Amino acid sequence: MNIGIACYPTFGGSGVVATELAKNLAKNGHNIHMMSYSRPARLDTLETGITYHEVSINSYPLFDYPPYALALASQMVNLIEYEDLDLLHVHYALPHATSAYLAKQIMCERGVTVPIITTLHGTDITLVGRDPSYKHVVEFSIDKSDGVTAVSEYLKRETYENFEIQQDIEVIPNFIDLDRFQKSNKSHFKKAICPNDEKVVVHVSNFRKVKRVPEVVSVFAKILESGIKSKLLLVGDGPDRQKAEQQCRDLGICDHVRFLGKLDQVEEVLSIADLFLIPSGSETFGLAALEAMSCSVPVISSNIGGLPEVNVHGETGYLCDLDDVECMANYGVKILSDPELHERMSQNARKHAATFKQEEVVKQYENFYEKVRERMGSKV
Ligand code: GMT
Repeated sequence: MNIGIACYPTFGGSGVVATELAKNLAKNGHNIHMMSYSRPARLDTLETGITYHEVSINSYPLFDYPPYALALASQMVNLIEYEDLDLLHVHYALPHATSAYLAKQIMCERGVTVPIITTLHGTDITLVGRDPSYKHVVEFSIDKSDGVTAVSEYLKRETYENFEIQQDIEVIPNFIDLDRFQKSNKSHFKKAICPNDEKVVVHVSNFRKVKRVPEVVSVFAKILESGIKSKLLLVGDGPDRQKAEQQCRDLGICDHVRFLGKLDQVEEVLSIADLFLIPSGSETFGLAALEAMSCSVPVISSNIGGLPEVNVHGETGYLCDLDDVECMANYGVKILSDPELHERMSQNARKHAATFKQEEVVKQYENFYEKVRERMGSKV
């Protein structure tokens, strides 16, 4: 099939899922055309079977806010027409589902029907999408998609609770490359970071408020206080970085904390991790937790959103109530000070991650594509 994929290009979340899906679909013989306003972070320059089409947004003195959604719709029309797309799959409803709807209507006028699939990821439903300034359009565009998927049961429920959507929503979870994300020997790196064989606690995110990075620092400070020799590695960057840095200074723990910035090879850091922290205030799935688990790292997370579908309490790690720093620190100490428990949870984490194996989930997407196309009566 010729498949158009639109996504945000940024680190983490929907852009990663869309890009990894594109790579897998290309591997399975499909021709993929990706669209975004800049190259998606995980998309290499030369990727067989994938063509990247940058959406150019021409500025004009009248535009304080250049209309990206329209530029994207135009690009979609171009690709449907010139690349003969069989299907458009958009990730994150806002504004991608709306652009796709517009492109589809334009092409209908020209006698071409292209199915549109929208994958809901996160704040397109739980936050921005339901903001009154966008809600009507988001609701309409999701409902007008020919197929809708959500990355967790939680997100499906949230969508039905907050939008008037008649469409069936199919849950297709996020997925993991078990070969790439597995513990590998990084003893040089471990020695450099932990000269005294300290335990390694890791957090990976885009440091937005919702990720609760200051809480990660507070939990870690308590683990240190308990006497466990440990280091905290913070991967990523974003709005709360300075706050977290200041907090480390205030707590006097800077020597134990490393800010590593944005990294492509997260699995290298996860390979030396003993514990992963993700205390998010909102998370529809928690791809970062799944990546850690795939590298055999037990996870301590909040119990909100889709996180309980990924991290299984008492098996792959522990879940605590939102903002319960004490609970997270206590569980952290428990895991790090009991080698047997740690080993058991590491193995369980890897085993559970395997249930999100990318080959299987990509097959679910392919089956869904077929189902939608059959329903629409187009060629299979
Ligand atoms: O919605 C966001 O805040 C960003 C979003 C994205 O689409 O980049 O992240 C969401 O999608 C990820 C991939 O499906 C999920 O793993 C994250 O849990 C989810 N983030 C939130 O719900 C905050």
